[in-house]
Amino acid sequence: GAQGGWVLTATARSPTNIAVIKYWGKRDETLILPVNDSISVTLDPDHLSATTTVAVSPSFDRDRMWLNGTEISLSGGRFQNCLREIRQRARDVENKEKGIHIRKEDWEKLHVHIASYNNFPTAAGLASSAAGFACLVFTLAKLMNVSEDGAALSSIARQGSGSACRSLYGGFVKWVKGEAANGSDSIAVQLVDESYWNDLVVIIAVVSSRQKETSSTSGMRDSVVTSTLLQHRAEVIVPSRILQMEEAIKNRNFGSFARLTCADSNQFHAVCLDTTPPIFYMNDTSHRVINTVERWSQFEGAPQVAYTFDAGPNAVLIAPSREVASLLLQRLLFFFPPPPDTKLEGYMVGDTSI
Ligand code: 2P0
Repeated sequence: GAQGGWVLTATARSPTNIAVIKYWGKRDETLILPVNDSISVTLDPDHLSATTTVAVSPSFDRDRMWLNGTEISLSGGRFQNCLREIRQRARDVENKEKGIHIRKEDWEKLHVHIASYNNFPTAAGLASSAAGFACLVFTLAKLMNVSEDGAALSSIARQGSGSACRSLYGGFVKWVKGEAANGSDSIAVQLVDESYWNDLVVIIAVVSSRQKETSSTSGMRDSVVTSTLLQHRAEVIVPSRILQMEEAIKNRNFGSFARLTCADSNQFHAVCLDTTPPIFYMNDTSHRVINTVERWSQFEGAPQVAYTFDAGPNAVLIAPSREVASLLLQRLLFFFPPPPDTKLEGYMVGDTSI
């Protein structure tokens, strides 16, 4: 029974993901249902991931959470929705070694303590909520012996943060917008696993580690209400791009992949500019990175690397191979030279670190 001084824990790690066809705009704010499908690539967990431990004990009197060692409030609707959805699916848990048997119905009365760490600075604006909510949902499900598959878990993670649903899988992942009003079919689907196109190298150029000024949640709300470009994008452009992107990934066609990725990033930022009041996520350095890549590709007569920018100025660059990634780094070092006293360990380039 759930008495005594025992503690049971589960730990898991989830990587972050970078969208190559962007999610921007919700049709339902509470359930977090998007206006269009999106496609992302899940990164290697060694570099950008969240690690979460969830503990349960009869001695805990309320649910609590710590992020990078600092306690944060769990009162937000998104945390509560994820916790509730997982708790509803909790099953019997037996740990013979510790002599613990938690019955299904005990989970309603038990409280959890959650400790989550990012292995990258949260302030850098690098999709920390995607890894965070994916990991929270996965770890809770593991602790509570939830039997739901990845698709069902992705639908729960989605209610924490839209982009989180795509982090439940590795490789290339599509978040299908779905049709159901209750969101049951708004799930993540793996297109290909992480080994399918493993020549790709992702380089993140941190242009600024300042927190973004407009949150994604409020930014996309404003875009849905005011941008006519968003409507056209969601209804016409994205459905066709999704098909082309799936084809490019299946064929490992880097030229097509890069053209679609860059065009979709630029259109997402055009939607931001088309929003009233306009939202500026990229800065002059971001624009210079785009120029550097575009000129290089133009000179070679074919896309050399893909670039994509999320709700902040940092550049995510995707190269087709280690060789091209190395050429890219040389170019970045040339165009964004480091100040004389910069240690190149970990690579810092001017105000651009990689
Ligand atoms: C994406 N972004 O597809 C897009 C591209 C940013 C730009 O998903 O309100 O943190 O929690 O669902 O998932 C960032 O938005 O927003 C995002 P919520 P989320 O990756």
